[in-house]
Amino acid sequence: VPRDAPAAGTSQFVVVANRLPVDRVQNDDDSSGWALSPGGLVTALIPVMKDHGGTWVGWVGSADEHIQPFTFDGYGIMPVDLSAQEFNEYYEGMSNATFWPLYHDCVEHPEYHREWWDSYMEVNQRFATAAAEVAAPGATVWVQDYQLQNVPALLRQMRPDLKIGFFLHIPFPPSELFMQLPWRYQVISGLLGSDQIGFQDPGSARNFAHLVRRLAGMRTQGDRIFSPDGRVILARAYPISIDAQGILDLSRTPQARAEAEQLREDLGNPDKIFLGVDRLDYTKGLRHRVRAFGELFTSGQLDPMRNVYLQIATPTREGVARYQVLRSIIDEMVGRINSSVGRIGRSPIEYRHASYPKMALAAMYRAADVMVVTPLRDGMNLVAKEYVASHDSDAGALVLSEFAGASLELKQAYMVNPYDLNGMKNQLLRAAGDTHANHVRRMRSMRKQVFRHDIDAWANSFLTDLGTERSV
Ligand code: GDG
Repeated sequence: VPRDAPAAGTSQFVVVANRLPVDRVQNDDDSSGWALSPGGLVTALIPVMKDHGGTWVGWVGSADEHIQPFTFDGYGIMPVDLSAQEFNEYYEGMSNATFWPLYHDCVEHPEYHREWWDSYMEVNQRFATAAAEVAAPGATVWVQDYQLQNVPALLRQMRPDLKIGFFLHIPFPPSELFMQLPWRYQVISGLLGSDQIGFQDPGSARNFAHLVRRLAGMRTQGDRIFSPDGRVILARAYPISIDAQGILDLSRTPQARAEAEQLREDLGNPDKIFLGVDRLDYTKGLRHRVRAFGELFTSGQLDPMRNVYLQIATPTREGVARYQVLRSIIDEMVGRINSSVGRIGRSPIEYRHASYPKMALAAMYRAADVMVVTPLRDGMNLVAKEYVASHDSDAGALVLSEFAGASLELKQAYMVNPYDLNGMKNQLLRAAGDTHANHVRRMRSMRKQVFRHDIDAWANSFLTDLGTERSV
């Protein structure tokens, strides 16, 4: 055991997530080290870990590799190993080809394979065991997301003394869909091992309570669930948010300003820049969105010489078949539109299948006149909030799907049903053409919302309900 490994059974606050908050980096002298991977959840939870003497339990991100526990910047890192086969079955299979589509309205068909489920349970057991090992008596453990839904019950079996919270980052589906799942009882009872279950929106919490009554026969009252073992489990909405000030500060740096100006120039100084930033995922509504822009450019309702639609699609889950198919479809759609309505040296759709540094994203948000966020289903959608926080002018407009959790908070967005192509086209035109006064009014009100309810407020309210003080 390396000297700096976190001592067993001493962590007062434990986060359990599929991925660790650190990535391996190569130092200049060719040795390798670790760096914090930026992201809202990490930003919010690291201060709590430092306060409480915490440990983060998670996978390092590469299969078939064994890494010893270590301490990093004052808190513990407890790696959980995955074999290549477990990566295929637990991660790409059960998590991303079963739960992901099932929980997102079945916009693609979920696949059910018994080997995937067995692997899922085995890996969940491994995460639970690791958490049980590091947690101090009576510690708080916060389990994250759909990859680990059985960890709460498995952990409670080993450690009934712990306070266990769970947060689901994606929607929880209506029972009509959930009931398809061959392992529906196991999943519900896995989650019910928690003391508190957080969802992105009240609809998800209601769907869950309904299933608990129907499948587990438990009594519920409002957001409380009465378990036969005498526990009262809280199931309610805690809409997640972003580090609003952090992202605004970034977008105000000289570098972000310069990059934003350069971007506008590179795009040929268009009248309007429409922007989309998404993982290339079928839940994000890219096909419908590209189609809407194609029709607007083809009909001339949007002049392809004076407007640009910039779409960043970040590579994701490239080993999963559905994602490969989606990539080809979008490539073809964009190619066809550009080859027919563009002219040499000018493409109305600028499409990049690549991931960009945070600074470049901040510059894009700054430069974009209309941000287009039109998922078919999305737990929250942080991109919408990031645009609002970082578009540092009173102009700007957000076009937002009513099927994103964010639509419950960002009520001043130009709302769309992404399945209604004509409606979406109208809203895109309306957002681009609205008066300055209207843009100002809408953006100000949304900005107020995002700054009041930032990521710290989110972590605070969840942890306060769970009975864990956060002293930051
Ligand atoms: C899940 C839920 C929920 C994107 N491209 C790049 C990049 N990003 C960053 C964005 C944003 C994040 O990734 C994406 O977050 P979203 O919320 O939009 O979507 P999911 O990845 O599907 O997240 C979602 C979220 O969990 C949190 O609970 O809101 O509903 O599906 O922060 O900025 N970051 C960098 N380069 C990129 O190219 N650096």
